[in-house]
Amino acid sequence: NEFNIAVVGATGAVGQQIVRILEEKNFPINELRLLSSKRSAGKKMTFQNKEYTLEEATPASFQGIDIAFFSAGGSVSKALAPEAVKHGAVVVDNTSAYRMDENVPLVVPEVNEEAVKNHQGIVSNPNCSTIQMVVALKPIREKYGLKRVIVSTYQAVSGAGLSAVEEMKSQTQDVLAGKDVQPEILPVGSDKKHYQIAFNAIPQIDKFQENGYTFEEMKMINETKKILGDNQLAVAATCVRLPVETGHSESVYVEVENGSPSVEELKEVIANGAGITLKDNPAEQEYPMAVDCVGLPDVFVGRVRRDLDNEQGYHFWVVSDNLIKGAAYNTIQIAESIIKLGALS
Ligand code: 11C
Repeated sequence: NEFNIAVVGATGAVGQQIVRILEEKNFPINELRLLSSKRSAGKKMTFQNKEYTLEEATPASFQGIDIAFFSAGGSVSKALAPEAVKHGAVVVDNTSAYRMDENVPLVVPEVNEEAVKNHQGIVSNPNCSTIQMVVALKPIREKYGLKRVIVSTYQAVSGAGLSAVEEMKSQTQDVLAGKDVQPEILPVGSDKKHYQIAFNAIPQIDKFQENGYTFEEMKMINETKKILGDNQLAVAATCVRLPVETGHSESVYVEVENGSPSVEELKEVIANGAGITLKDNPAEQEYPMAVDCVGLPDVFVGRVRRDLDNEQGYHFWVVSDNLIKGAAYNTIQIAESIIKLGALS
């Protein structure tokens, strides 16, 4: 079976990766439509040695489409995903537009693949920093249960898009040349103030909510509970942007519910988890780092150790490519799960 596929936002940081991974996986495609904003329409992209011209995404673009990947921002998904569904497509949406909607499954296939069966036209792909954390939590929760999760993130600028990457690079050159910098994008393009990212750490990703947490922090909290199907789980997050181009890192603290496994036992459980590569050998200074994870689909875990005061508490470090498992790869895995589980219509 081959499918008619649309990619909305094909020129973006994530969209480009979606197209690349569809190509790499030799996804069963009958027809491919690469869609964009009016501004990018007319640009060319190559897919399996064939040149494609980007078309402006409109409601009519989805006629005959089986699966539509959306990665062009929440407002585009809000406007056009329902149109795609009306035309009979299943939408895999990579924005936050529908994630917390109770009729929309929020899926990380290694964790809750079966949830795709409950879709009503739209399946959401979680936030990148949530995805890599829940992949790491899954085997721990399955074996020991989980009471509490506290995470601090060290997030790459590509999570904020290609323009943020450009801003970091040009600022870095300006700082090294002794010039003044004029931040315009980070931490949040649409917020009131902008700060230097070069040689800095910014404790704000997305806008502040009334409770003092940022939207990125609330996404990690709410999405984790939804994906794990556990509203009782205590989750707290602090999200920080670093001048790293790609690869989000996270320091995670968990308290398990049952037992108090040794670090060796816990490491084995994590290493056997789907989608995880354990890289943890302090004697040889081996641990995951962002630069080593770029371009790879796995979630890397290391620095596993027991809390010194709570015998059911453990700390570890989780790294993954935010554009791959954090976005494009997970999106395509969702489509594969939809096909595999017969949930295309
Ligand atoms: C970041 N996590 O690193 C964000 C980007 O909800 O899909 C992903 C935004 C989202 O800035």
